[in-house]
Amino acid sequence: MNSPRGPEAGVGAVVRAFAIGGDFGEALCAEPYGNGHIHDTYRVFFAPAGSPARLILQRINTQVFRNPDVLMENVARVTAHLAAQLAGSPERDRRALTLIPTRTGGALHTDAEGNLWRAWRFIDAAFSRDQIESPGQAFEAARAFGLFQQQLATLPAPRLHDTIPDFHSTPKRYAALEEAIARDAAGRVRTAQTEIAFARARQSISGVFLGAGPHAGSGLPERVTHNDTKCNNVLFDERSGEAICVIDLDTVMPGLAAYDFGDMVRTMTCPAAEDETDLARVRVHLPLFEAVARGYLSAAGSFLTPAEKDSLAIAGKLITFELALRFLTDYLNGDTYFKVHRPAHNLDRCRAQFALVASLEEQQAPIDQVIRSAR
Ligand code: ADP
Ligand code: GN1
Ligand code: MG
Repeated sequence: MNSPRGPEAGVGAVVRAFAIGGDFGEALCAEPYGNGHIHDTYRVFFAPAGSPARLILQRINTQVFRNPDVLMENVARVTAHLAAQLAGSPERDRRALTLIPTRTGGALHTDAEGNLWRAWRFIDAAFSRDQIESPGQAFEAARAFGLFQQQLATLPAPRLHDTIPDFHSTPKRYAALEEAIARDAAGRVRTAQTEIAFARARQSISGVFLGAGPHAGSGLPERVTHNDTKCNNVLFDERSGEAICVIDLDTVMPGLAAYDFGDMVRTMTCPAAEDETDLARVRVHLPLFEAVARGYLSAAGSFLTPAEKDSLAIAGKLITFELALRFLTDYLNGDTYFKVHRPAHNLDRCRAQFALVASLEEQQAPIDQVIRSAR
């Protein structure tokens, strides 16, 4: 077959803009891939000189990432640093992402409509999971994110760009919610009264590390963090189950270790989906929490300060609350940020995250105990 087929046939022309092999001919097939909320991701199958191969193609969401050049500068520095750390490893190509440049040597391709695209080498024989399946898997994923932070602790200056300013400033996320309530742009405030009351009753969670200031003023050290450490942003090896590669590097920037740990708690200590509507299923499972703590500290324990280790006990509640605020704000704004797949999807997501916040509150004492014994 010479022309692209499948629902995303137009992607074929984009693939040809990237430097794939010497005699790459035609994209054979492209299909939407993964469950990310921000970019459009495709898995592309093609046939360079007769041997089938694959790559990942992504259309960048430029509403969310307003400065794509700066974004790609960060991503290029981070991937190069990770590759250098893996020099000599036979698995180097599977343990760090590799960008595929365009035929003109750039990081991004602009198509006829002005969309921006990038391509990644496909990591074979690996899988991601939207929900965690076992304590062993939770340990592995958390260890991989801890190792990622450790590898990037030696990233040379200058400081990485803030690809999304104030990304984990929960006080600003809270203020954005109040603005959305006041504006009521989509006329939905009356349908979210319970959730608004839940958020308001817990406004103080927003300031646990920051007060009203930036994370640099928190008293905790600023580190290079991933900032989107959800379960499906790590790839597991199909044969061994080992977490081999951290992906989705767009929000790698200066942050607090607790932000990353918090999002691991959010996505790896509860096997229910992020948008689960049976809220009885949304609760923290202590064996999973313990696996996340031990996995993360098995890699990050060597460099975290005592104050950072203390911060882990509250991180899950903070980041889960923050994301619930973001989902609720987006619902009230009329779904302008996160992709939605059904009416009130963002409200369902918010409800599930608030249910997890409530469960984390209930389990705070055993959570404190796990952190004390794992540190
Ligand atoms: P988003 O920002 O939209 O979440 P991701 O970069 O996380 O996009 O990619 C979406 C999904 O595509 C991932 O969850 C993973 O399953 C898959 N994926 C991404 N990059 C690769 C890669 N290089 N090799 C194999 N699979 C990948
Ligand atoms: C988005 O791109 P994706 O789906 O991995 C979001 C994260 C949220 C997450 C919730 C840039 O991540 O902050 O925690 O959805 N990414 C951005 O699932 O806003
Ligand atoms: Mg992702």
